[in-house]
Amino acid sequence: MTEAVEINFDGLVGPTHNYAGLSEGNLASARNRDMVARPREAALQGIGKMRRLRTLGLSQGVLPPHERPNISWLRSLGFTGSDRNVWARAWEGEPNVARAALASSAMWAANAATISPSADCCDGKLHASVANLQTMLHRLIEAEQTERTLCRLLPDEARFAVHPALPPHDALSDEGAANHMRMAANAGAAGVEIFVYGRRASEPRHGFPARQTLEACHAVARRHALDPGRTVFAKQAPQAIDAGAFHNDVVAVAHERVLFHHEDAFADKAGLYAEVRAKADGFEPVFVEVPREQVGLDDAVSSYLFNSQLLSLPGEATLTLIAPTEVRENNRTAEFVRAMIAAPNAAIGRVEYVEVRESMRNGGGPACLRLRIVMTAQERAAAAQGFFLDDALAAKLEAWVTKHYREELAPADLGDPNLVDETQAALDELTRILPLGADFYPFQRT
Ligand code: SUG
Repeated sequence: MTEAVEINFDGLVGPTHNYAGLSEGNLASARNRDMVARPREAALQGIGKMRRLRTLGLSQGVLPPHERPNISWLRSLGFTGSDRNVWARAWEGEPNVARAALASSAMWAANAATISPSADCCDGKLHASVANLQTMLHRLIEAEQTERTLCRLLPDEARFAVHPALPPHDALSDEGAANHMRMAANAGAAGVEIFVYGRRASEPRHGFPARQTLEACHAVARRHALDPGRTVFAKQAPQAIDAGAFHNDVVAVAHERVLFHHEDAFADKAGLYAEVRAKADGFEPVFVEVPREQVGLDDAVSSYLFNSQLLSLPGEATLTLIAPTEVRENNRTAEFVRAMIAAPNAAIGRVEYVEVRESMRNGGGPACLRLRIVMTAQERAAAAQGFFLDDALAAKLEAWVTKHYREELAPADLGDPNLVDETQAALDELTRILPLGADFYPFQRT
C-alpha cells in the first residue's frame, strides 16, 4: 500500500452565475428560476469553503470556470458578428439556447469527471474520465473545456490517463463523480469503487430524468482498468430520483470505510451492502443509514444533508461532515446530525457547517462543488502545482473576484453585451493567476 491523500478540487463559481431553471428534476433549480443571483458572493462563498478545508488541515485544489457566455458554441449554431453581436442575437432570437450558453454550471466539479486512484487501476495509473453531461443542454457543453482543464492539471501521461467524454448519447449518459463512490481502508489502499446508475439504456423514461446509465458506468470502469473483483454497480432508487435526487450524491456519500446514505437511496440496499462487504479487501465497511422516519427524502433533498463532504481530518479518529448551513436550519436534519455525532462509537463524529447558499439555490451543495482526486506523493508532485490552493492563491482569487464579478445579476441583465467583455477580461486575467496559459479559453484562440 502506498501513502496517498484525497484532495478536493473545487470549481470556482463563474462570473455569470445565475438562476435559469435549466435542470428538470433539480427542485432547487426549478424553484429559484429567475431569482436575482449574486455572482460575487457566490464565488466568495466557494473560496471561503476552500479556505475552511485548508484551515482544517486538508489539501485543497481549485478548477477554473468555463467561458460563458459560450460564444464559440453559439457561433457553431449559426450566430455571427462580433462576440457582442453573437451574444445579443442569441439572447434576442434563441433565449433558451442563450441561457444554456450562459450557465456557470461547471462550478459543480463533482460532475466534471469520474476519478479512479492509481491504487484501484490495474495499469497503476490515475484515471479520469470526463463526463459527457448529455442530459442537460447547458451541461453538455462543459466536456471539451473540462478535458482541457484536466489535461493541464494532470499533464504527465506516464502517471495520468485523462479520457475524453463518452459519446454524448442517451444510452451513455454520464454525470461523473456525483454518481460514483469509493470505499477503502484508507486513501492509498486499493478500494471498492461503487458506480450508481439511474437506468439501463433500454429502460423507457418515466418521471424525472435518470442522468446516469449502467452502460456509461461499465464503460468508465473498463477504461479505468478497474478490477471487477473490487467494482460494484448499484441502481439508484427511482423514488429518490423522483423526489429530486438527480444525482446519487444528493442521497449518499462515502469516504474510506464509511458509506452515509438515506434509507431510500438505493434500489437494492441489501444487495449493495452484501457486495461491498464481499469485495472490501482489508477493511470492514461501515454503513450509516438515515431512516426515512427520521428524515424523509423531502427533507434530505431540501437540506442537502447527504451533499456534505465526508472527510478524515488529520489526527482525528472519526470522520467529519462538512454540511451546508441548510442542514442546521432544518429541524429534522439538525437533530439527526446532533444525535449521530454524539452517539458512542460514532463513525461520523463531527460536523462543520459551511455557507454556500448561492450554489445551493441551483441544487449544488458542498459536495457538488468538489472533485475528489486521491494522489500519492509522486502524483501530487507530477500534477501542475498552480492548481493547489495556498493562502496567497486564495487571496489572489478573492481580489480577482471582487474586481471582476458583478454584485447582482437579475434576469433583465443577462442579455447585456457588456457581460461578454467583462467575463472575457476576467477569464483572461485568470489564465495568469492559474497555470492555464494564453490559449486556454476559446476566446483567446480566435
Ligand atoms: O446539474 N444545477 C446543477 C447542479 C449540479 C449539482 N451537482 C451534484 N449534485 N453533484 C445540475 O442540475 C442549475 C442551473 C440553472 O438552473 O441555472 C444546474 O445546472
